[in-house]
Amino acid sequence: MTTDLDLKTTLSTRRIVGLWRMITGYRAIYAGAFLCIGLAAVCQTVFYFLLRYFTDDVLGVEAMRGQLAWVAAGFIGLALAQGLFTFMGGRWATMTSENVIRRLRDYLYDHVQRLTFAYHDKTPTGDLIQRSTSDVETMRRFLGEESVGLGRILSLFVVNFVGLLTLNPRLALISIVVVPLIVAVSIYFFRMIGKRYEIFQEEEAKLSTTLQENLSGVRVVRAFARQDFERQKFEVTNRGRYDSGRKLLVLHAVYWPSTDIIVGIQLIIGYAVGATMAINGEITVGTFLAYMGMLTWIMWPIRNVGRLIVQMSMALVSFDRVAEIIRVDREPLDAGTHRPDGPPHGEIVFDDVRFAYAEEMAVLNGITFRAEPGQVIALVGPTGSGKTSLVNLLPRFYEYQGSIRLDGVELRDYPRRYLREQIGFVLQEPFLFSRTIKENIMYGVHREVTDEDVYRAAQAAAVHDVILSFPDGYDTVVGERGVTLSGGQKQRVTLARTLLKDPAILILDDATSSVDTETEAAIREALQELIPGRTTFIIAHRVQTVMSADLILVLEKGRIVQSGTHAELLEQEGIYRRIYELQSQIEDELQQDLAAAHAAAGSNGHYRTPERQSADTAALD
Ligand code: DGT
Ligand code: MG
Repeated sequence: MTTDLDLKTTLSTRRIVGLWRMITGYRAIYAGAFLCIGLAAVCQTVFYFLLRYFTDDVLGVEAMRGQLAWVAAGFIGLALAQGLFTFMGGRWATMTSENVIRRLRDYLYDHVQRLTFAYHDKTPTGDLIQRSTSDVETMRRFLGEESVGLGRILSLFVVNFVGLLTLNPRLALISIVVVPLIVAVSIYFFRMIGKRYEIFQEEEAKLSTTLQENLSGVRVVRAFARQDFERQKFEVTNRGRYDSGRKLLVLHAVYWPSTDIIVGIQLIIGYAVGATMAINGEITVGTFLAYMGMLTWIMWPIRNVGRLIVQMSMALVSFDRVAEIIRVDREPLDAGTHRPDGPPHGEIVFDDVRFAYAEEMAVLNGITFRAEPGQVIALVGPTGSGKTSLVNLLPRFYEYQGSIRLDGVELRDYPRRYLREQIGFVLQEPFLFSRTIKENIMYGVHREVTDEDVYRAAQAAAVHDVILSFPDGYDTVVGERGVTLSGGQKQRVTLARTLLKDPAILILDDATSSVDTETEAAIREALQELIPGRTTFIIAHRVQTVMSADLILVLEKGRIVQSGTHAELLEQEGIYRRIYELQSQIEDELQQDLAAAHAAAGSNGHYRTPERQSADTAALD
């Protein structure tokens, strides 16, 4: 069940109010749970009154023999009723907490997906995972277990205390003298442990981050034989977690015995006073027995009140940590005044665009150019010159200064959803989900597609035959049973994914960087057919890839230093011509080497693999 409960405003208020709002929709059942818990406590106390009656008025009184069966039935009935109420209370509370927390988890998952790139760039994944799992779990225990526990303790206290008052007011008052002391001690610890717990959670988040980073970077670690270094790094983090965990434990270790002692002393005093009064005949034996029972049921709760308050304080910290994420503004997907019905024509105009990831560190500066509908725009330039950053602005992954217009309308006026539906992006770092290859290719399409469409996209990306060579073909699950794809294969699968989406604007960020020259040529040919009609941005390091573009922009340090067609740029003195000459030279040498290798192979029957690597990786930088 999803409700339209606005968890953002709910969790943005103060903790208790926030929690109260969070249980919207389950309040009645939650109240029912507490009612049951209260009734169970009443049964408990009535039990001792029955015990008193039984001891004083039935036991050993000949005339009351007939009552025995009734009394027995009363004991059984009370036990049953108490069990039933306890069961119902627990069940309803669990039902509330499970549902409320499930709703929170769903919301959180969705929320995290909708946060801005800028937020994700600066927030460690481990921290987000910690908050969405461990902290949410702590909140679940708060709602389902601890608050119910506290409810049980309070109702036992109230009901038993009222019971004691009716037995003997003087005894009742003697029985609770230590209550203020215990409350004071527990409040003291409640504060200390809350603070420590916050540190502990932070340490644990660090640990998750380290672990997660090491696991995803496991290849790098091995390649550089840095296991020892990583182990030491992990040990330091783990030690930090251990230390803060130990400090928490120490606090617990001090708290429990000290409250034990206080409660123990109180019980001894209570029993002693009660026994003396019974011996002196001030109270009956039945009253004394009932008193002992009720006193135990008052003291037991008091002893636990501290523990629950402590745990609830942890939950409140968790509440804050979860609320902190929820308060972060989402990237509005649908905000925007300009909502065309169909795809755009694809005219894109950059006008003095400036952009920075962090303030004062401009990554792009004064970017101005025009792309006509259907044109191919190539971006070249040294690594770090801002090519990826420039194309990232088109789907509005980041906010920019200046003006970018699509079909004459400022990008900011389009809903982000529209832009992302119309723009096909092959990201520089290919990412595949652990699903089948087919599902991966179909990931971006919202319409019905046939298998034929999928195959065609894969063919255009020159990956169809590769996929068919896998044991399960298109149904091969990526990453399972040893079927991992090479960098180039992954890149081509992501290319197929974007081609299948059939977007009006196509962005290929180094989409063929880990593909050999021959395959790249095949892809380029297929793209030539696909590109007409759509505005395309190609980022590449090989001049060959960008030669045929309608407009080549050469970036350097976030500025366009040269622009024009291949022919125009060759005529100019500048970075483009230098790169071209360098790459052509490498090509020529390669050809010569190849010819030499062929000749050698022809003469002595050997064939040596030519060193083509150098040409493939001859980058523009
Ligand atoms: P490439 O892919 O190596 O050929 O380089 P480009 O041209 O795609 O460079 P780009 O746009 O990724 O980076 C330009 C500058 O921006 C560079 O100094 C690194 C910085 N940068 C890139 N991504 C981020 C990011 O997510 N956050 C921050 N703070 N800076 C970033
Ligand atoms: Mg890049």
